[in-house]
Amino acid sequence: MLYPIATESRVVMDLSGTWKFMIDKETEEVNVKQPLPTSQLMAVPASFNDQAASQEIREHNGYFWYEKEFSVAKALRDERLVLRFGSATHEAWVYINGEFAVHHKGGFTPFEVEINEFLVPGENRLTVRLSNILDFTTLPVGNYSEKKDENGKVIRKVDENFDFFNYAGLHRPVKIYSTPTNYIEDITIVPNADLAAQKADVQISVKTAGTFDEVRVTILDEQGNQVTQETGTDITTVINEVQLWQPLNAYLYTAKVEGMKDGQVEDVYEEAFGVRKIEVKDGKFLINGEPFYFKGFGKHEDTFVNGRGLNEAYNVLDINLMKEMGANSFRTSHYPYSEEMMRLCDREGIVVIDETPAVGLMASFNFDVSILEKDDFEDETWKQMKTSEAHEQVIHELIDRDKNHPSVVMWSIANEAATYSKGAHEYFEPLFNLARELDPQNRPLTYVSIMMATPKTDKCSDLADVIALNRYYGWYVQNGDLAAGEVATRNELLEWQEKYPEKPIMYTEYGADTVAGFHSIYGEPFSEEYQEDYYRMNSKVFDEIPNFVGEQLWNFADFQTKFGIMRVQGNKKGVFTREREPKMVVRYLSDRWKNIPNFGYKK
Ligand code: BDP
Repeated sequence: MLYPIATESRVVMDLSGTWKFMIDKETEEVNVKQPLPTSQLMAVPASFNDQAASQEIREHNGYFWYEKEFSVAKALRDERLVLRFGSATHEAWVYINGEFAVHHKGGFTPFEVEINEFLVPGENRLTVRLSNILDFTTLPVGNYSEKKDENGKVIRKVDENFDFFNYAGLHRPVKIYSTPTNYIEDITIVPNADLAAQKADVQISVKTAGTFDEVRVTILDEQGNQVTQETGTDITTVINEVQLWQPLNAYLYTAKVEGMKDGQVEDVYEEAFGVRKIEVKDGKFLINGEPFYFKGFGKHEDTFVNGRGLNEAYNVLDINLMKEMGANSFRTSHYPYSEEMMRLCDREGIVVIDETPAVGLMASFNFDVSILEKDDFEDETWKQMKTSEAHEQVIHELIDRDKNHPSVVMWSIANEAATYSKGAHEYFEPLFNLARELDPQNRPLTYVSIMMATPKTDKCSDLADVIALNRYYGWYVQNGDLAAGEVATRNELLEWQEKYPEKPIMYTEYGADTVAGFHSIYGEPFSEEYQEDYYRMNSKVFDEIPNFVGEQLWNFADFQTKFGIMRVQGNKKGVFTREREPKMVVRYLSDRWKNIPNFGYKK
């Protein structure tokens, strides 16, 4: 799905700003034919939760409404007009002037609808009903329950089956864009680099709607100079002396696609792309033929007030902080991030592991692995979860949205699912097959595994191209005992190395909760000293393991979670606070990472 941009044939209207807002108390029916009976305001894009200064609103589970009035300039009324949501979390029903226009389920991917037939001259009313309900059919997974109060009113409750606050609302921009009636619907770009010859064959397929006499594809370099030009909707063009997209040294070409009619350009769209080659071979993760070492983070879209809503200033700052530290990558834990962030990563040369919102696929939790080591160990997860459909849908939507991004080097199909339980392989195999079939660039696939999914207990590691591990030796287990944590870390990594000598291994999470400003001469857990010692211990072991290709720590910054006895104002594993002030460990990590080259660290 194309990102909405203004071109010589397209206009974009941004509906960001303050909208009317109302939680649905479900005491009387909301009449979508009428303006919403509320004067409460809410900024869009942003989560609603932290804006209202109201506990009732912040913790509301169930349905809620947004409304915005808009007009469309007369000059545009004969164009095709599309209303597009960057995301609506987690389910949305959209009405225009009281008429139902579109429904979408899944809170982290865009959707759109043509709206010409709904529009009236002058003011139009856009009403959106949303739900933040998560259950065993949705991704992420929530524990959902209902009870009735003394008046018989239904009280809904979502208990997150994951460790981040269930922020919701219109998290990403809502836009109306125009296209001509004959238009470019989609563009798929597959660059195949011939590294030795320094050239690339670039396959471009263009999906159009309506009738064009011809489609013209022009490749432009970064200066806007024409590199090649072809005509057709399925072309392969050659770029000689190709400039590669490299980590932290991005080069972006542009495919300018023009739909021609009667010798005139009717629609034009410009899609940026990078030429880079990704391979997994001999226990290495190769970018452009060289063994890449991931240095970076698991993150969250999480900031003060905006919650999970798009915050472009934080995105820019976060990437600058990463670069300052010598980091080169992050994972979009635990859901697809905004398109704005993905475009920024393309431009900045940040390497991204792109994750689905499949988190919480686990019915029970227990750090005792001994019972899991039985071959036929089975918990309730794969009987309880009815998420296959949502999982398939989001794999379709994510790959469709992000397929052309050079920054995306691997897909993560899930975070910490019960892959140690019987039934996991049956659940995941079709999803891996689907992703392999859908990705035109054929990127490697992984899933990020939980501590209990060891070389002995994990049942899905054959499906993954890269072994991606979330491990907390020295924190959730062996807490305060880094010597024991070191032994456990080494033992497990060696076991993976032995089991899969051909597969690269990386850490996608490791960390220790740390209260900024808490110091201890004894290096006690939660102190800044402990966090640094913990990272030093892990680094030491990583450097001993030949196939170990990357360290993405948990977490970039402190973030908001649900309530819990292990969480004080959220998760404190950030190496930055939520305000992005560095904890002490940032100096150590920066020193380490600046001394680790992006390529060739593990020979
Ligand atoms: C892992 C999860 C992550 C948590 C983290 C933690 O993948 O979402 O925040 O551990 O406990 O289980 O800090």
